[in-house]
Amino acid sequence: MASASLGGRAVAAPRAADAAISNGSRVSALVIGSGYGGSVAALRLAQAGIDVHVIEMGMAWDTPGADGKIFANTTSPDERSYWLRTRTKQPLSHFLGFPIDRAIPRYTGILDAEEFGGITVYQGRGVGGGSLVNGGMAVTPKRENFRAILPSVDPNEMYDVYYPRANAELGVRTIDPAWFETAECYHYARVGRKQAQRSGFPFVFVPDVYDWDYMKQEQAGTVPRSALGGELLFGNNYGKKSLQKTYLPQIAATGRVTISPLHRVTSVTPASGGGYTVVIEQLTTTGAVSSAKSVTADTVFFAAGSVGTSKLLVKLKATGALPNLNNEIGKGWGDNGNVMCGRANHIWEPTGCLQSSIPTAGIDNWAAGGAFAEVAPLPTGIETWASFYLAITRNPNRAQFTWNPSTRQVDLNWQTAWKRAGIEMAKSIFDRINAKEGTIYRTDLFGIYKIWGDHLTYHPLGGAVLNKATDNYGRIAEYPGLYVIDGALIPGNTSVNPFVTITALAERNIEEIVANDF
Ligand code: FAE
Repeated sequence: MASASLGGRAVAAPRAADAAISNGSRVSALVIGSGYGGSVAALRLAQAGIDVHVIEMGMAWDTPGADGKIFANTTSPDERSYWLRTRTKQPLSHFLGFPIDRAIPRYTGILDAEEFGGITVYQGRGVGGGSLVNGGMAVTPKRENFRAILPSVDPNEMYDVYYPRANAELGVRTIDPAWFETAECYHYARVGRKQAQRSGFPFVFVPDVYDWDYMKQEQAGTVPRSALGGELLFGNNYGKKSLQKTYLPQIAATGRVTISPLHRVTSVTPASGGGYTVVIEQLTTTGAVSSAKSVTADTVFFAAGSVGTSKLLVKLKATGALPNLNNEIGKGWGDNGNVMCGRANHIWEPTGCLQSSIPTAGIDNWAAGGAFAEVAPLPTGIETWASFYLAITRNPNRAQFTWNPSTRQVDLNWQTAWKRAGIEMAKSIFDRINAKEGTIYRTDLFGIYKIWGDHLTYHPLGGAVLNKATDNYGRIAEYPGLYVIDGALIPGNTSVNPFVTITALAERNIEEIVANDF
């Protein structure tokens, strides 16, 4: 039994049995991936009495490294930090105009910077998926925006039942507003609020799954620092309630779920005697294949994330493993309109040396300008006079995954120039703030004289869109027993950070599937 810390307090957390799946076995439900969609599916299936096996290509992330910590610090990347890279690929590639990437040993690390032709897609790797690396910002979209997010889903059921369920299970909370006003680590956010309000923009608190009581203790210096110690992109050792502290212990408590970390699904095809043959590679920590396994599953849930699920399905259709998949597979992929930028404040407007890595402030200009911007930290430990933002914009561009027979890889046809639409929307906020404050954009964070972080997304969505590639609950109609249950279902944009919507949609879909298909 593993020891975990629930919001910093050390507790014994039950862990799903992790005896690796054996070659030739037959399983009732096989879930590919252990992020939000996969965790919801595994929990609800197990609670309904169905045995589940979860296949996860990343590591378990339950064992401390040489420094005594499970996760590496964002400011000092090591082999734990990146998925099978020999050089870091930091989202903020430069500081003061200098490149900051450096060599690291190749290892099955936690953050994948997956490069396609026109975009780098950042994703979490490990038991817990994106919850291991994300900022924990847990935002329910405004109800008036929901029709545009998931047009085929009844907003009433989502806002009455599934969003509340997702928020409760994930442990979503908003910062204590009184503490926000005084906390040294949120000086940067108060500067962001003041400037937004001076330009007439509505300011909102952004809820998070971080344990706010733990953060108060971090600020008071009574516990080891996590959010205040610069931990974020490569995992969080204490205060963040990732899936390791929410769904996964519940999954373990059912006693019906086994998880195989460092196992990657490469093929799913109908089995002659019914069900599906699933081909799985077991990986070493340097990414080599140590064994190949083949199992039979009555049902298979694709929860490998928007990119992982889309790539698998596109490949399986093109290579004849699942030839009858419909022509919507691979389509409708978007970047959730992500763009980043920094602003240079005046010398009399410092943003603080101590910055919590957990953002809690947002500027909502969605209705007027198509942008929702988080006031993000730059936790460098030194004063930078920078205000930094991650904007989610209503960028309308959508890309498609296709099979490339010559490379035998799946390509994504997103083009960097398509970010222009998102940049214009983000400018609806930051041009106005700069004009009001008499300030300029930072040009040293993404290259030399480069203002916009337009080369990446943290929020891949779509590729197997609900009610198009699947039925209105994620069933793959052409292949009974196959389901999609992750971010691939959402057609490219959620107007806010996506994981609450991914979780809520998965809760909705699995309830229907358990009730009617098993
Ligand atoms: P995901 O969580 O990506 O899980 C998929 C899992 O499948 C992963 O563990 C993979 O390793 C695994 N997998 C993939 N292919 C295979 C295969 N072939 N075989 C076996 N396993 C496989 O999918 N969202 C927010 O709402 N708020 C935030 O603050 C936020 N911050 C973010 C910060 C960063 C740096 C990043 C990268 C993402 C952030 N996100 C945030 C996005 C969020 O984490 C993401 O939308 C969800 O994790 C997606 O959930 P899924 O269940 O779709």
